[in-house]
Parts: sequence; C-alpha cells; structure tokens
Amino acid sequence: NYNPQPEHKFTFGLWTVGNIGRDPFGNPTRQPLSPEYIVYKLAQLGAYGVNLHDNDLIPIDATKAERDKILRNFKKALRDSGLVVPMATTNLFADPVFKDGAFTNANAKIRAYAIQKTMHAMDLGAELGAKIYVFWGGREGAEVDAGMNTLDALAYYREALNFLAEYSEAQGYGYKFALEPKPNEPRGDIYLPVVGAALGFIATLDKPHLFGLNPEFAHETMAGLNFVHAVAQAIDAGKLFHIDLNDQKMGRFDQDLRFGAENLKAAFFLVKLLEDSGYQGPRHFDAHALRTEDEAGVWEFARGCMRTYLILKEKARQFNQDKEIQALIKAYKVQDAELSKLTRKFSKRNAEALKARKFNRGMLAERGPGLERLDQLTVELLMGVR
Ligand code: GCO
Ligand code: MN
Ligand code: MN
Ligand code: MN
Repeated sequence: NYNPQPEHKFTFGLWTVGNIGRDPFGNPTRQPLSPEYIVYKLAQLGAYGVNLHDNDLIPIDATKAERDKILRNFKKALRDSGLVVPMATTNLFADPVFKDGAFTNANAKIRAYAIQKTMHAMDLGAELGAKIYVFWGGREGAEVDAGMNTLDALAYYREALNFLAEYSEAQGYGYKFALEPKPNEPRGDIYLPVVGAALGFIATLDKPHLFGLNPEFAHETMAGLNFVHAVAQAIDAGKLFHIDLNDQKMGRFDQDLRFGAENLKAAFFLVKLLEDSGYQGPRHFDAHALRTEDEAGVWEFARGCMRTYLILKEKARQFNQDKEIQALIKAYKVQDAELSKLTRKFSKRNAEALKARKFNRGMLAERGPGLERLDQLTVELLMGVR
C-alpha cells in the first residue's frame, strides 16, 4: 500500500518542505511554515525525521534567550510527534559574509568565524540528538581564479574539517561527518565538485574514519555524471554516511525536483542499490515543491517522494525475484572458478599459469551479453506490465 512509516527512515529538511518558492528571478510564492508545524505535518505523513541548518531554526542574530525559547518549542514538537533529528548542518552560504566562501575564504577572519559558527551549530545538532553532521560547501568555490586561492583553499578546508572533527570528539558528540559534493551553484565552480573528489580529499584528513559522503542525486546529474555509479563508489569505500534524494534534468540549473520526477530508471537502480547493499542510514529528500505550488502542493510533493521510493523498492524486490531477469543476469555474469582462482591474488605460480593459458579471443568477443533483453525486461517491469 506504499504507506510511509518511520521504519522506512524517510527524512526531510526544514528547508525543503519549508521552501518558499523564491528563485533568482522571482519573489517567494508561498508563506513560510513554522518549524513546529512542519514537524507535525511530516510526522502525520509518516516521515521518520527532520534535518536542519542552524538558521532554519535559530535566526543568525538571535539572542541566547530567544534561542532557548525557540529550542524549547521545537523540542516539544519533536517529543509530541515522535520525529527525530538524525542530521544537522550549518548555513555557511546565505549571509553575505560568506559571499567568497566560509572555510576556504581567503580572509582568515571569515574562516575563523565560519569555524566558530559551525561549533555553535554542532552544539545545537547534538542537543537535538543528531549523529550525522553534513558539510555542504555551497560557497566554497570561485567564479574567477585570479585570486590564486585554489591550493590554499584546499589547505584551509582541511584545517577546518580537522579542527571540527577534534571539537566533536572533545565534546563527546560522536558525529560522523558527511561531505556533500556539488559541481556548481551557487558558486561558478565549487571545490570538491563530485563524489570521487570528496573521497580523495577525505584520505588527506587527520581522522578519515570520521568522514564520509552525503551524495545528492541532482548534483552528479547536473554535471552529466551517473549518480548510481557515484553512490556505488561511496558504498565500496565504506563511506555512504547519508544521502540526498531528489531529481534533476541533466545540465540544467539546480532544480531539486521531487524524487523520481525526471530520471525514473536511474531512481529505480538507485533504490535497488541502497536496498540491496543494506544501507541503514536515513533516506533524506533534499528537494522542494515546484514554485508553482501552494501549500497543498508542498505536502503532495512530500508524499510523492516517499511513495515513489516505496514503489521503486517494491519494484526492486520484484526484479530480484523475477526468474527470467535473474537467469539473464546469471548468464551475463559468466563464472570460471579455475581462472578466478588464478586471478584472485598474485603469486608467481598463478602468474606463470595465467601466462601459459590460451584464450580464444574471437569466441570471447563474439558472444553478446544479452543486455538488450535484460534492459527491456527492466523497462517493462517498471512500466507495470510484468
Ligand atoms: C543545495 C544543497 C543543499 C544542502 C544543504 C544541507 O543544492 O542547495 O543540496 O540543499 O544539501 O545545505 O547541507
Ligand atoms: Mn542540492
Ligand atoms: Mn538545491
Ligand atoms: Mn543537498
């Protein structure tokens, strides 16, 4: 019946369903919704959790007394609704102070302020029970390279992440940090633009085990890359800490479409990958309703994201149990126990034996792997005629 339940671990950001429909050319088309209202509505719809930037909840210039009051009300809404806050993050992009970057800003005063702001935001997240802390470096980038900041920026970035990881440990917060790569928008070029770049950077940090990825469907897709492959690489590295689900037309501006709205087949393979690999983390929808919509459209959007995920999860189950599809996959993945024994691990003996083998290259090349049939069956399964 595709009814979302907390056990499905669906989460939304306050900024997602709370999006007021502003774009670079037009004013907001919707009224702001209060954080408490969003919490109750999401719980009603069957979501598991809500995520936030510090300033989604606490205005950047709030006094201590204001902060405490807002926090009290928000915690009450969480208690009453049963919603949890699995992930928290920092807004290091909206305020003009971050116009040329936060952790990577060429100005040491702004870099220090960004670290200070993040420590406060980490305190807030910890108070709400968050265990995953996301770093989306939206302003960490450039439009022009005349400032020659790139190499320095990477060093500053590393310094900030190392500092904040130590802070988390010293405070006993136990955060796992998830880097969220994006190729561009709002900067012309953002540093660490794709999943592979972030994985490479993590290896240079002091405590790489604390850092992983928060890949987003729209972000690799904007760059014309295969998001399912990117997620597979994160899983392979043991680094899929969180995931941002949405949709996007390739090569366009950042659209944040409802999950499955555009690339249904890729969404299917993504859900199948997440489910088959045993990913245990939240399924976070980082998207928003079309700017055309009113509040009713916002909740249709939220329902739609979760429903599509559950339908695709059921399709993945069907795919795994479809005898013909599974037989085709089995035939596609040709096994050879004897040769695999030789190639599994290098030894002088294995190398000698392999060098002495004769292969019938012509025959190996001749065989078609049967992917046309397999893919057509997948399409038919998705279209509901299987
Ligand atoms: C975007 C990003 C953001 C981040 C968010 C949490 O394209 O704007 O995806 O929505 O995910 O700031 O880090
Ligand atoms: Mn995004
Ligand atoms: Mn976005
Ligand atoms: Mn995101």
